[in-house]
Amino acid sequence: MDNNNILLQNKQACLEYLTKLGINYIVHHHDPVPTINDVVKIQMTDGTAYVKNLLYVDKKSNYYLILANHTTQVGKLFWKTLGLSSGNMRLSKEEQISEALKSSKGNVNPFAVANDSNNLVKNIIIDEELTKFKKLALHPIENTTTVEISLDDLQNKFLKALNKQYTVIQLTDEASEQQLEYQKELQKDQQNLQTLAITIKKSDFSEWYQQVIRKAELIEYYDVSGCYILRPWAYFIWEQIQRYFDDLIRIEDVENTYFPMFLQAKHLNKEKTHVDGFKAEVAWVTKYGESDLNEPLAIRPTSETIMYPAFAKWVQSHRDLPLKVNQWTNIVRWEFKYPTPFIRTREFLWQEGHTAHSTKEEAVKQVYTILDFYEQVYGELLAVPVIKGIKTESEKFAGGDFTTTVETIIPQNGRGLQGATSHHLGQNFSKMFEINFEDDKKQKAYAWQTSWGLTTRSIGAMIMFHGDDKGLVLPPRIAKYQIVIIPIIHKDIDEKQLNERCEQIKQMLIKQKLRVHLDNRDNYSPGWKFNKWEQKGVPIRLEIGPGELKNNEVRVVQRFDNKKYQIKIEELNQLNQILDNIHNAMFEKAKIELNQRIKQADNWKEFMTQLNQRNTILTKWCERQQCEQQVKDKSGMESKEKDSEIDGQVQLTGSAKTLCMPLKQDEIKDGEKCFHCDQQAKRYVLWGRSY
Ligand code: 87F
Repeated sequence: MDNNNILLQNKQACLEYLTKLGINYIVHHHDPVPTINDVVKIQMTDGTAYVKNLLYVDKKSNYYLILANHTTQVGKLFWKTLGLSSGNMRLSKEEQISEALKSSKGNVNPFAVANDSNNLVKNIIIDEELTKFKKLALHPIENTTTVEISLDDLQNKFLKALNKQYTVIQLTDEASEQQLEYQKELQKDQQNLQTLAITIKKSDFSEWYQQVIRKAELIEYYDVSGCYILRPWAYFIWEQIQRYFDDLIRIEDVENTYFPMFLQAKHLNKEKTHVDGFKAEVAWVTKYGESDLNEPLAIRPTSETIMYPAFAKWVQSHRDLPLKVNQWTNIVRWEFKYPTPFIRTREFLWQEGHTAHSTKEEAVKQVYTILDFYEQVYGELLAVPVIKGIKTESEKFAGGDFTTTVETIIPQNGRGLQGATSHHLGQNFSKMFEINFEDDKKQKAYAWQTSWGLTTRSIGAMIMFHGDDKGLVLPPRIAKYQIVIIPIIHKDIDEKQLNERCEQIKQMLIKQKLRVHLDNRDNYSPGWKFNKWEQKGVPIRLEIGPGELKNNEVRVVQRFDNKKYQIKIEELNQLNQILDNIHNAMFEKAKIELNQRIKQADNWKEFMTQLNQRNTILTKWCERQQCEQQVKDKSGMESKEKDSEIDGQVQLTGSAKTLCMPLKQDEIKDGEKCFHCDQQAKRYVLWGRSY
């Protein structure tokens, strides 16, 4: 780096320069905030936009700096409006950021264009959304400081002084003028879907996932970003999860209920610590018809503050406890991270359970019982292995005392995925909401509470674990059709007789309580049907052709391992057992794949090596929050993950965070050190990049 070319070396220089240009700013100093997700946690003045800064580069090394509102989903089509091709654009790498801006990843900002002495940044693209805000939150060169300045000052004082060009433009595809073109593409896509097999291998993971969920007819796209249609094939899976989990919690005397989805602002704000980090995600209803509501209503992002005022009324004496309720609902959280169907969506389905107890011991026991149920849902239904653990202080639900979790690891990319959480809330909420009772000694006491949730994300984990190059592979217990019967019509076969046989077999299987479908459509070939039901992941296909008809047999083809064999009609009662075997084999295979993604490390070098090989890492740890934060920051900076951009969106940061401290773990002895800071280790913790 040639320092002579740097005009704005650091934040001091930058702030001085702003003052020199007569620009007013409000300044905030803080810890490094390398990603937009970190930035939004810093409190700004009302009416200030959090700006994400993206540096793109084309094949001819022209650079484009995009300043977008943090909630804007930056699409692709706006490049066309600029006369450019999105296919040529790549998010710039570390070296390129250094070349153009003399800056680094996590430190891209418009002030750094002052250092672009070779005039590499050809254009600055400003999100039209930003014109709606009073001020913009931007880093003056370094991400340990944020200034709030007006867009007008940025354009007409700062960029003007540097003689830099900029364009203000709509960055979202939905609103762009090319909407029609996009629609056409979608239509073409739709036609492809109907005719072609899966064209992408699982090794091309995120593309593969997008294709599988559509070809398996789980998901249809919808024109509100982050929201998806769950088609019957997917909704059936959710119903199976509901049935299974409902049966489990019924034994625990949990009762199903329904609470309203709207909540008043004053209730949402009541429990500050719990809601502060989440505020930006709350969606509001502000109008009815043409009129404004007097008081806007929040749409439930979770129901603590909706339920607990009622709990306070219902709990009077120790005889009213335990109180245990659950509800199956939708939830809205207006996330701005890139959405992924099932995994991260703005509206999702879940169950949320809330209990209140007279003793701490009872509440703690409840937390772990539910955690075991979650493990069972994943293992017994979805054949997905999970790791039970406790969240660290910084990752726990801030409103509670401790958070337990079931975590899984997606084998393809080694990313951690939180499967469900069960919280011990202590007395935090009961004190806030006056949920108290007279104990058996006539003393007033606050209830001990728990809450726990499992979402449709679990379906995403299942798809990712079991799917293969041919499409979805369903574990038998959640498959809408466990068995599909396909007649193989042949020129010298009596079609009527074949059909009768198929129907007869179908009835036999229904009697065994199997979910079976006979695909006797005559406008599709057997080959087409094989392909179709393979894509949809049906665990077993029964083929019945001339040979089978004659020999009173069926041909069995197992989806998950493609095993093929004949069985006699009188042996069809084995199918239940065969399906169980398939479940077990899928689960065992998944366990091996998960375990291969867990590595140990004793020092930083080993840690980063494992992380960059897409593994999670189990380490000895001191349990200090400061150490945790340092690992997060450092691993982000040193990350070499190439997979972190999708559609030009920085999908995930490359930094590793703690997934959980596994419940099952070896004892740590005196003198054993934290892998990172060399202080006395307390427990093992699992680190990883995560969804
Ligand atoms: C988003 C907006 C507002 C998560 C939010 O995990 C509030 C929240 O409280 C919020 N996102 N959370 C934490 C939810 C905690 C807890 N609630 C019951 C669960 C399980 C079910």
